[in-house]
Amino acid sequence: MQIEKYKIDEANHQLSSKHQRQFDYVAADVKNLDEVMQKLSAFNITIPSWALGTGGTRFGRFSGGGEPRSLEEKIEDVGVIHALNKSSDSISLHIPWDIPKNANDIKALAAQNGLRFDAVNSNTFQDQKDQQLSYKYGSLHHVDKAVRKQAVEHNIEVIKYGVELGSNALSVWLADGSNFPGQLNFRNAFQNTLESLQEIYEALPDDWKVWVEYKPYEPNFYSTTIGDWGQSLLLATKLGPKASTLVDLGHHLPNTNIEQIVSLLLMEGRLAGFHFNDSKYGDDDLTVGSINPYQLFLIFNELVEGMDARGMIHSKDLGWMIDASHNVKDPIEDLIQSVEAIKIAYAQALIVDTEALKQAQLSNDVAQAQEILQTAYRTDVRPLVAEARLRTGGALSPLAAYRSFDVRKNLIKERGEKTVATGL
Ligand code: PSV
Ligand code: MN
Repeated sequence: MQIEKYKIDEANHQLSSKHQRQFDYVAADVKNLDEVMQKLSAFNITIPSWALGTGGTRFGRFSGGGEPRSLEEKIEDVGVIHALNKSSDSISLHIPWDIPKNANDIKALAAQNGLRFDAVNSNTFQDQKDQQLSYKYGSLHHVDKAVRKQAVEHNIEVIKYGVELGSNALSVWLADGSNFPGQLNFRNAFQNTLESLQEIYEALPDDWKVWVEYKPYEPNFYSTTIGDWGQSLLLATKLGPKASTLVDLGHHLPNTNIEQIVSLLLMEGRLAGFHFNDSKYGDDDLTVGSINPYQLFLIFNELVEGMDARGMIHSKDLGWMIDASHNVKDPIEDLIQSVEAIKIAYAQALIVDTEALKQAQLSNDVAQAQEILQTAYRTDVRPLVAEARLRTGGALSPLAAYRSFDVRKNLIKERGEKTVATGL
């Protein structure tokens, strides 16, 4: 389903005078307005192919209807999001959930929708149909060399799909771990993982990267072989310069100071990028910014400061992606909300008075330092984000436009009430 430009223009027209008033009000106090607008316009967040269907839990799944029945339809859905927000110009595939049958056709369809392919994700946490050996006791860390070999070969195959699609990063998340004390020799598990990753690393094309994701628990509940950022960083460092650590916000124990982790990974040049989501208890995969938007802002504050210190280009030099799930919302609406939350946090970080903050830190003026951060956080930057969208041809309010165009109703008509998204 294509969103016609004239419809977006009409929807924007209705909101334009209110928007102008709100934009002028906030813009008047932004010292670096041009820079902020330019950076917001350039900033895009990748949509994962597995987030376009309704999510579920182990207890059930309640489809809202009109779910994409193929990779082609997933690309169309991301096209809808991008047409509305002009901030979601890429899609990330999970193999084998989404295997492109004909890479050239799929690439052409993506290009028609203004999209490119971001990192490709391997999957050794499930057994696939016709798979010879099982991952019941892990994959890259397995005690049996033959299982490790099968998992390595799968990752190399994923790289091949990625090359055909024009992607340039492999994202690896391992479920490998143990459920009971005594089950695993930790050192052997780590060494096996390292050796397997080394084989995958050898197969990376010159301009490729490998992103190593960590997670403390689930599906294993006693130990996870890549359980935290230290273990991931250790692997990345041993592997070489093409390897770095991927931070999924939901993959931390409660109250972890994620912004500090981000700051140090950046300092070491080993931050690959993000899987954004939000959580209250564990890996809840909730809409970004729905539970703890202040933490998201603090992360972006470290990102802007740390990337600027290294002369990095915000929009290009890290992988920005959502990894969330939506059990009771329309997935497209949820993704629009997540992208918006990310851009709001980014905009707030861009207006932090960094010079004043540096001075406050150097003079141990704790109250002032807090005040500076909270002034930025408490600024309503939504009109800045909307203006950046307007200037790049998007909708002032993507969610309102999506609803007024009856997109979901049309998708249900086209695809059916009871469709189940491929993949998951
Ligand atoms: C695991 O929980 C994870 O965060 C990894 O990124 C996977 O690839 C993704 O979720 C699968 O849903
Ligand atoms: Mn993830």
